[in-house]
Amino acid sequence: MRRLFALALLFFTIHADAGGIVVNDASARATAPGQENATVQLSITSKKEGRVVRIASSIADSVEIHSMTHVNGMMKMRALEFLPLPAGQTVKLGSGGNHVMLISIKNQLKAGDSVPLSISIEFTDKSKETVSVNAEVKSLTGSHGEHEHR
Ligand SMILES: [Cu+2]
Repeated sequence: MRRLFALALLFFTIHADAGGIVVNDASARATAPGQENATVQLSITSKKEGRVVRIASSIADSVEIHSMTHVNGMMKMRALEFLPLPAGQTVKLGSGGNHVMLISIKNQLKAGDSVPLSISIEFTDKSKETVSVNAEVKSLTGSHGEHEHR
């Protein structure tokens, strides 16, 4: 009886620690031959307040979260060290402002491919969670190709 209780407690603890991360609409843009970087879009919702501290992918040298702002009519892009995730709020990446960049991709991305992503989140209470998602590659046409990374 006592053991059962302990097990139940353990189970409960594990689940209480999970941040309740939900990643939706993960997709990547197909790339042109020779193109080194690719754009990924996705949305993340976290039950608990935290921040994305790292994104990695086996198909790219590195993955960066970029913010894009217009300063005096010029578009400026910079890599964010982390991406804040307010509790219960859906944070979108890839539609205009912030986006995810795959840097130095190993192969050209073609429609129908999938891009494995590992997203590490650190919560305000110092607990951590890493979620794995696959972003589906969609064709170049009709997508938001509003900027280049050179
Ligand atoms: Cu960028």
